[in-house]
Amino acid sequence: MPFPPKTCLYAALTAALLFGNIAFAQAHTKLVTSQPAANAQIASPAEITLTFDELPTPIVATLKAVGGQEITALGAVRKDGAVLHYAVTRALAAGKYELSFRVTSADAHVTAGSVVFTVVDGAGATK
Ligand SMILES: [Cu+2]
Repeated sequence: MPFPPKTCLYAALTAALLFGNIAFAQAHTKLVTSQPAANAQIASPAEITLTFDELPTPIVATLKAVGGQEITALGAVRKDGAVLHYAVTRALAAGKYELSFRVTSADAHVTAGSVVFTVVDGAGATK
């Protein structure tokens, strides 16, 4: 007895899930650069930008003090092509921070990562 069409669809989806990571390893979006750059030492930033190699759809981003709690300082994300701009809504105290992000690629794969940077009092202050 042939499989009902839905079973075939599920089988195909399962195969895609099992092998998709290999088949599309080079196809999903990657973080190319960020501002602040990874491991940068900077003054409190007005925004954090993430530049990807393909158009990303933002899912979530969180800012944490490294070894500490989430910090509510990220404003709405603004998408400009492959660049995501996260407004930083208040000054960050000196310390080490980690921005964690999750985005969806055009091929529907999820890319997650993080950028660690350090805010230094007075570093690079302009104005
Ligand atoms: Cu992909």
